[in-house]
Amino acid sequence: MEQIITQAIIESYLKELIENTEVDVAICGAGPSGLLCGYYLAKQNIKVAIFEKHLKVGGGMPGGGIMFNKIIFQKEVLYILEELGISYKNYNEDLYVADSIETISALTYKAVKQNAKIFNLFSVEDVVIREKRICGVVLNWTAVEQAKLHVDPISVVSKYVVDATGHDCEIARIVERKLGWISIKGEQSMWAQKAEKVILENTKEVCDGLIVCGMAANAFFGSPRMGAIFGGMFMSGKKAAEIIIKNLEK
Ligand code: 48H
Repeated sequence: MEQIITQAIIESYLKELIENTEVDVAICGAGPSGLLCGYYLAKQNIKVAIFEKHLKVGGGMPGGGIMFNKIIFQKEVLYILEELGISYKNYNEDLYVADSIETISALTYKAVKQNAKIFNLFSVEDVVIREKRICGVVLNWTAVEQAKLHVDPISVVSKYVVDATGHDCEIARIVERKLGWISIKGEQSMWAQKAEKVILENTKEVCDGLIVCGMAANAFFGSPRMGAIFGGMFMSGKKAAEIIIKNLEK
């Protein structure tokens, strides 16, 4: 029986990995913005793979604020929470509290059920380019990266790449450092109201084929952080999906 268990795992995983070596959209990071983006893309039957460097998904959500696993949402995004089946409680006239574990579970479940494929333990270490367009990601096992082993990566080609890597906007930084096509301003200090307002404007294609969303979008454009409020992350992930859907229709 043992060898059958082994064969089943290897065979089914490799089948999915091979099927996802060419996708419409490669999303880097399975935090709130990346998962939302994946959910809305997959809902439109767009082929999407999400690469997450950690063992777990959810990015900054499980820790809530200072490890208190509650997160805050604004009234404007309650319709998304309802669509995903996430419960919330009213705190004051504008703000609502949700359980971060329930939020991650519901969001991940919905994204996966729509057919967004999540590959955890994969770090995006570079991008694939053609002329002046980003058209894929270069991947290695996070364990290889952490052990600093000299092991060559693999690539996944895509029509769009989404940088949903959070505060460090890791993919945009690679493009800035290696290709010089973009210039990152860097995240500013806490100003929740402003940060939540500008994140939608900041969610955009920053060079051909690369879209920044979530905290990466604010870091890219020199906008502030906001603490454990997640309405902006949800809206930003949704907007990134809408930009791509519109572009793919052209
Ligand atoms: C693969 C990678 C790589 C890589 C990183 O940090 P996140 O939760 O990002 P967002 O933008 O969806 O949400 C931000 C939010 O969680 C937050 O931090 C807030 C609201 N902060 C406010 C404040 O004031 O501090 O998720 C990013 C994900 C993580 O899971 C990373 O492990 C992953 O991306 N990631 N995955 N390849 N190179 N780099």
